Amino acid sequence: MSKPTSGPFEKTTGWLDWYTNPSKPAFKLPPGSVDVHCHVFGPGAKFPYAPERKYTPCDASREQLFALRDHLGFARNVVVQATCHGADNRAMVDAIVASGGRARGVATVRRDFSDQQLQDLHAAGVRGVRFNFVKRLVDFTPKDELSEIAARISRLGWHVVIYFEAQDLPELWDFFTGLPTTIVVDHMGRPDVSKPIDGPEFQLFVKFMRDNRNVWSKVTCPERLSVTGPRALNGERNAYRDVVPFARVITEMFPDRVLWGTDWPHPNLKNHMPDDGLLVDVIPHVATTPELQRKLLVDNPMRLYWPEEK
Ligand code: 0GY
Repeated sequence: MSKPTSGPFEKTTGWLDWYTNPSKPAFKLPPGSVDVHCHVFGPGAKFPYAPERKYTPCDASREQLFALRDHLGFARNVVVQATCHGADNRAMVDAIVASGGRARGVATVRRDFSDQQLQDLHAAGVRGVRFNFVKRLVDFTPKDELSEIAARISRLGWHVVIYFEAQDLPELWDFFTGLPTTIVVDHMGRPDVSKPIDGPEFQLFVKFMRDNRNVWSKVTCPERLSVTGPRALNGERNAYRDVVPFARVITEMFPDRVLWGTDWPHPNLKNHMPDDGLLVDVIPHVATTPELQRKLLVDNPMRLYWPEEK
């Protein structure tokens, strides 16, 4: 892969730029694997960043995303609208349309979107809407507005992707359980992995999934959640070991409701930028059998994003 800047740790935007030359994973992804959490940024000259954004990323184009997909061995992508583009979905739509059917999208929708706009997003390949509750990323949106949007997009067969931090789950619980669609949680609800896995905070998330059969989780972003970081043992490619038990327990308890993605180009990381090849090599530690791997990487994402092919 190539990009104009010269290395993984160069700061051009106040945040780290993505890793330029990811390694080849040792883990061979099952045929038809889907990376369900990745973004495109800009290019800013063509698709300007939103005035209300909380960070300005480096450009990360659709061509660079597709090159990463092929390098890692994925067959398809789900491109998730990131907050730096606000509710201007043009960069994401441009990428999924250009993918030739190999990408679907998750949009940000506002109350004033018309039915025609929603239909156009659907025709382009959007299958979900994202509600973001992470305070450092977005301004507050009233819940009645989100409920109205959820009701409208449910009629298109879309789902709701939610992004929140673990300590906010109790306050958001009633709102989430009242949503009328499938719900997909980003990054396991961002657990604090320095706390015990059997402690009240993570067990509340387990209960959330156990009690609500419409709730799915992305077992993603070890690089965001890890305290110990990418250090591997004995030279093996087993990075982010403190996150693995959390992702593994969710994968084993709810094998038909988990998804995996790279989170490329990893916006908002300040201390460490992951090697995407090493991230892929976390997967067999999380999903330890070929059956779990096939569900996580192929069957589940296909059921959610390409149901017409199942
Ligand atoms: C992620 C995580 C982050 C950013 C966004 O939309 C976004 O800007 O989701 C984050 O900063 O934790 O999934 O990309």
